[in-house]
Amino acid sequence: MAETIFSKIVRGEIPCDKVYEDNLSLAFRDINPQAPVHILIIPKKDLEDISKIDTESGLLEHLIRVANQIAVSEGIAESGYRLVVNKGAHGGQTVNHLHIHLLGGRPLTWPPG
Ligand code: DGP
Repeated sequence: MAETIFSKIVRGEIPCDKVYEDNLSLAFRDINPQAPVHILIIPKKDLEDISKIDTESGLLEHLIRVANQIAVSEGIAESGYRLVVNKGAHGGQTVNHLHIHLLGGRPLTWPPG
């Protein structure tokens, strides 16, 4: 896969507003927030999109666990939040490095556009 801006963020070559980090994942605030809380949870490993994940690896569960923990630390666990994964052009993916959006802090409408 082609190198993305998120690989550079993982390597610390581009700054980010980091919320959480461990050996497998990094979470940072979205540069263009769509809600009061808008955080991206990404694997450190380069993975183009959700279709490329090895579902036996436990990585997806890990990323979701991190997202749920951040929702607690951001104070939105009780009010509720949304986890979003965009895939490909029609899915609205603009950065080709798997990421989970954590959105909350206001009521979110449905359906999405
Ligand atoms: P998506 O459309 O699902 O691929 O979401 C990509 C998100 O990444 C989008 O909401 C904006 C965010 N983003 C793009 N470039 C940067 C960056 O350099 N820093 C941060 N913090 N977020 C970025």
